Amino acid sequence: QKMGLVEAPTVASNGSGDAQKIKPANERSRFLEVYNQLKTELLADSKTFQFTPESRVWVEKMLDHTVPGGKLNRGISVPDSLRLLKERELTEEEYFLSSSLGWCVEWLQGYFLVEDDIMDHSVTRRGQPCWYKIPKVGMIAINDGIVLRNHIPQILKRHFKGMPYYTELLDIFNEVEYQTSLGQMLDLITTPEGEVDLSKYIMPTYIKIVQYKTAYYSFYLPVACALLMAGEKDEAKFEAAEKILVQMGTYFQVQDDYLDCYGDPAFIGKIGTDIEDTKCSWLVVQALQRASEDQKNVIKENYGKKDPSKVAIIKQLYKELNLEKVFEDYEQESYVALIAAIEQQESLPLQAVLKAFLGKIYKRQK
Ligand code: GPP
Ligand code: MG
Ligand code: MG
Ligand code: MG
Repeated sequence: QKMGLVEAPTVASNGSGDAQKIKPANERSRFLEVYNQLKTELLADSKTFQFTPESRVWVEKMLDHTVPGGKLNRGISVPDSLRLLKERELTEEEYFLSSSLGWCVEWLQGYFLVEDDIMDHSVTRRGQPCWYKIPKVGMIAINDGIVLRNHIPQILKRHFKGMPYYTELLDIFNEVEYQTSLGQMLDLITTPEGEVDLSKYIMPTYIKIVQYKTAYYSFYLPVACALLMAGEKDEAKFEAAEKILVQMGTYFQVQDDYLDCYGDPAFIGKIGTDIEDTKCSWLVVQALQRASEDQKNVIKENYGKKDPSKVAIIKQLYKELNLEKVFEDYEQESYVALIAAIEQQESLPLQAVLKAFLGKIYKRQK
C-alpha cells in the first residue's frame, strides 16, 4: 500500500445478505484507482500548488475524508451505464474516462455533503465525524467545499477538453448544481430554525424539495454523463431518462428520510437529525396526513426540538401511525411503477441502464 493512497475496502458483504447490492471488491478498487490518479493530478498542478507543502497536505487530507468514503453508487453508475449503453465491455480508455466522470459526480456529492452537514448540524457521515467536525477544520470546511466544487471543471478540462461533448458536460454539471442549490434552498426555507408551521408539510412541497435537492444530481447526472459519452444526441432520450430518474431519485430520498429515523446509525454511517431540524421529511408529511387533531398537537409541541425526550415522543407517534408499514407499501408501489415506466422505454440498452440503477437502491438498508 503506497502512502497517501486510499485503500479499497475488501468487505464482501453488507451484512444484509442482499447479494444484489454488494459491489465486488475489485470493482470498487478499480474505480478507486481512478480516484488516486485524479487526486495525484490535482495535487501536482503547478498553478495551484506554488503554495506551501502544508496546503498540499491539507487538500489531500480533505479529499480523502470527503470524496471516496461513500457507497460510490452514483460514481460507479457512469461506467456501468456506459457499458450497458454500448452493449460490450469498455476499453481501458473508455473505463478511465467514464470513471472520471463518475468521480466528478462523487466530487460534487462530497462538496454538497460538506456544506449540507454544516447546515443540518450533523455530527457523523459515512461512519466518521463530518468534515467540519474535525479538529482544526471547523468553518474552513465552507471553503473546502468550494475547493471541491472547483476541482470538477479542472478534471473536466484536463481529460475532456476537445471532446465533442465537452460543452454539454460543463453545461450539465452547472445546470444540475443549480437545481440542487434550489432544492437545498427550498429544504431550508421550509424549515426555519425554531419555527414549526405544520401547514407547510404537504406532499407537493415535499416532492419539489427532494426532486431538486437529490434526484437530479444523484440519478439524472450519472446517466446523462454516460449518454453523452455514448454519443447520444437525441434530446428526447435525455428527457425520457430524466423523467424516470427523477422519479427514482424521489423514491431514493424517501428511503433516506425513512433511514434517518429507522436506520441503524452504526450501519448507515450517520446519525439522523431530521426531527430535531424540523425537516419536511416524508415521515412527518405522512404522519400529518393520518394524525387526529390531538396527534397534530403532539407533533406541533414536540417536532423540531433538540430535547431527546421530545424526539422520542415523535418516534412513538410514528409507531402508532404505523409509518413503517406505510413505507413498506410505498416502497413496493414505487418499485412496480418504476419498472412499468422503464419498460415503456423504446431503447433496450436504456432500459437496462435504468433497471441496473434501480436494482442498486431497491430495499437498500444504507
Ligand atoms: C441531501 O439531503 C441533500 C444534499 C446533499 C444537497 C445539498 C445541496 C447543497 C447545495 C449544499 P439530506 O440533508 O437529507 O441528506 P443527509 O441525510 O445525507 O444529510
Ligand atoms: Mg440537508
Ligand atoms: Mg443533511
Ligand atoms: Mg436525510
